[in-house]
Amino acid sequence: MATVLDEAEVVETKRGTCPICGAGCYVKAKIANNRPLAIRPDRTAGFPADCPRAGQAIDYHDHPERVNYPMKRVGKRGEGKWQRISWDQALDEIAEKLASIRDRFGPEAVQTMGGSYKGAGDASCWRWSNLWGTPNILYQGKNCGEAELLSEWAVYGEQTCIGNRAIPGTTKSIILWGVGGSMSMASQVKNLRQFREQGGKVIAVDPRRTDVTDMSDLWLQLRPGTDGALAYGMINVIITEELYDADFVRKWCVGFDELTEVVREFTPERTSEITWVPAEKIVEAARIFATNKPGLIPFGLGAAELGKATTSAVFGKTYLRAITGNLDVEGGARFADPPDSTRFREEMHWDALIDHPLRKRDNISADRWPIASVRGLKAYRKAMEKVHPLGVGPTIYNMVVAPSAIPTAILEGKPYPVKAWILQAGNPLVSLCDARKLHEALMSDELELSVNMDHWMTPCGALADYVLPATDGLERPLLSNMWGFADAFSAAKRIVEPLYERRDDYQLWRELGNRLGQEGMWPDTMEEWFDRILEPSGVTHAELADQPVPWLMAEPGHRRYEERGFATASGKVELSSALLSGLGYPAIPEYEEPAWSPEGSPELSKDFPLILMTGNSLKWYYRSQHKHLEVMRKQHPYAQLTIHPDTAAELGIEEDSPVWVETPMGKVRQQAKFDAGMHPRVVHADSHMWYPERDAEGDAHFGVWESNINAILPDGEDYADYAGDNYMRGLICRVTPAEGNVPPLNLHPARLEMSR
Ligand SMILES: Nc1nc2c(c(=O)[nH]1)N[C@H]1C(S)=C(S)[C@@H](COP(=O)(O)OP(=O)(O)OC[C@H]3O[C@@H](n4cnc5c(=O)[nH]c(N)nc54)[C@H](O)[C@@H]3O)O[C@H]1N2
Ligand SMILES: Nc1nc2c(c(=O)[nH]1)N[C@H]1C(S)=C(S)[C@@H](COP(=O)(O)OP(=O)(O)OC[C@H]3O[C@@H](n4cnc5c(=O)[nH]c(N)nc54)[C@H](O)[C@@H]3O)O[C@H]1N2
Ligand code: SF4
Ligand SMILES: [Mo]
Repeated sequence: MATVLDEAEVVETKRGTCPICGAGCYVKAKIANNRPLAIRPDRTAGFPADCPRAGQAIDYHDHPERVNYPMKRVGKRGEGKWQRISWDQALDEIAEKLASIRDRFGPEAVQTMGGSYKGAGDASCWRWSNLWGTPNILYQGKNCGEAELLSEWAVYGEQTCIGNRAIPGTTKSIILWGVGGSMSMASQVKNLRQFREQGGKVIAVDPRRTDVTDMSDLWLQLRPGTDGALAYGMINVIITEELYDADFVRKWCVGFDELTEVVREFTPERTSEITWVPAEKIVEAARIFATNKPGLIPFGLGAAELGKATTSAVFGKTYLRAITGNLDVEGGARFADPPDSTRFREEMHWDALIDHPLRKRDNISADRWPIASVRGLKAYRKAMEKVHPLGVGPTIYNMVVAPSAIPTAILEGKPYPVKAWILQAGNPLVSLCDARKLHEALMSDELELSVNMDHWMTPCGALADYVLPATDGLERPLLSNMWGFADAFSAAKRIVEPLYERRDDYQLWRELGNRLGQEGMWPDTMEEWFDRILEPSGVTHAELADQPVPWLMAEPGHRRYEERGFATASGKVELSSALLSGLGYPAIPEYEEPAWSPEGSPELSKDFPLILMTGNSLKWYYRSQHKHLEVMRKQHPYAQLTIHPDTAAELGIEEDSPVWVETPMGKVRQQAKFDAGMHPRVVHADSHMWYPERDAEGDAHFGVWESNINAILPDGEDYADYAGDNYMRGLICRVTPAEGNVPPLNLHPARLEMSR
């Protein structure tokens, strides 16, 4: 976009954050006349933006297809007829409808919803939800981090999996278990290189070859979805060979004998049959990790979203860290407590939710998945209160509803009706399983109010009653702490004023709050709210943002449990978890096969001979985003199905040709790409693909049914894990050649009359 500068015009350089995704990396921007002229990564701010997408920041910020004004649906849902309205009209009408729904159905009839992490907009939504009294909140942390975080809280009362990096020279081993590496986080790979140069050992657990597996000393190429068996197999070796930290286990763990019993059947040979990993490699991995200490196992998405099989996978990793004595040691699995010097947890008002005078019911999935419910939240608090009076856990993660419960609550009113859906920063028609069921719910007249605040018109927005324009990373301030569990806050100022009528997500909730009984609870601006959160630390938001390294870090500490115990009911690491058993779960989960797998459903598998994984981080897209941006789309125009060339040859599939990917639920079309690093019996299907250049209306619906793998992935009680998360990898499928050609990319200019 060419900008002609007046000679006298002042060009300023400011530091802000990249608008493109929720990672919120720091950038330096040259700005004139409230317009960014050039944007570069700012490497001095402590979080490098070495990412191929950042170059599109200017295009993203003022793209012709951005949503810039509030819009109201005037035709039927999904018909594509919109009227531009004022913010006041939109907010008054939404508030009026919410009040009426609350009168008739209670505050729980409102479902709030988001996507991947997006800074303080998400926190504003939960703050509002808590003050309003609805326990029905869904964020996509549900599917990425929740299962593993909850397992750590249930066993240690603390979390180590997110945010921990190897310390080169100190950390001696690391297991990268389902980690995408350079695709998901480029800076991780640099850290890994330094760690290896200083003698650290890397074990990679991944069904396909990646740059991470190439950098590893040992690569375990397992069958997708069998991570729990692998973890239990490694624990079996560590116990049998007495490689565990006997001292730590004796003094600080309860339930070791029970764990020994649960893993007994997972001999290296049996584990090998289940996982396809040779027995000697399982033994070697166990020995490397148990004898090269301190060692680390960070979060990896590959070992989550496995449906039922997730439970033992995440608990297995949790036990491995503990029995090897790696907890809370320097260079090992450090506890990532949030900084104590802020008011963040109080500002979320979880207490208002727990004791809300109008809230009569727990969330819609509490009966089936109590670990993530108000009841679960209370159980965590009780277990943790001696060490953390406010809880470390009480963040969104203890509360998020299971996605499968939502369509049932809307369509059938079970366990009670959900009548309003407020979606901010999410695109669940492409990001949640069983997308057709959700589509039916979003089209239903049973849903009385559907609101979507976003940067773009998305497949979900197209079905909404109101679409509201949000500010992006350049035009809104940031105070970021990863949904409340990171051990630091980072801060940035807004560096341009919002374009058009875009507003901060915070303002949606503040304005609704002010109209609906939360008067006096909401500071006028995000900046004022951030000052209130930071106040006990003695810095203002502006001061923190102006520091050379704009981060507020928690006090680092090690072996703090020696003084205060662990934040569990017993004060010990509960390998056998009282919190789990108190909520009706087995105290140590057994290994379960994924619901649809060669061992879990042998009959069905005869027709579906391949194993499917979906949704690896892609270089050019962040989950469902960026499909409008030409540079990104040219790199990756169509959904790709990655397959081993020998397998493709057997199936008569040529590279780049269209294929059908099929599960017992149906089929979608993707484009074949060959990768000899895949296991020959495993394929990977891109997730999150939709095509904004297609018609928005009717069945076309932005191409959402064409390639969207989540339209053919199942959800619900038979599939989900202990927390109700989705089942996105480790299921059976078949791939066949499809007729025709992959359509050429044909992005068209702005379609939205309302966007300019
Ligand atoms: N460029 C880019 N970066 C992103 C994102 C993005 O979309 N694009 N998304 C962001 C988000 S929301 C998240 S949650 C993180 C995720 O970041 P990561 O946790 O690093 O996860 P992925 O990058 O998805 O990589 C998952 C890896 O697991 C492997 N895998 C697949 N199935 C299995 C299995 O059954 N078992 C095991 N052990 N491994 C398996 C895949 O082959 C892949 O290499 O990345 C974030 N960063
Ligand atoms: N099959 C399969 N499905 C998956 C996964 C998988 O691995 N496989 N991964 C899962 C994971 S880990 C995640 S995190 C989810 C992601 O779930 P998605 O729902 O895809 O979330 P995002 O892509 O983060 O964001 C969606 C929307 O937020 C909008 N947005 C961006 N910034 C802002 C903002 O500041 N304000 C507002 N109001 N809107 C904004 C974007 O325009 C976009 O439309 O998908 C999950 N779905
Ligand atoms: S696109 Fe996302 S990861 Fe890349 S620089 Fe921007 S904010 Fe960071
Ligand atoms: Mo995620």
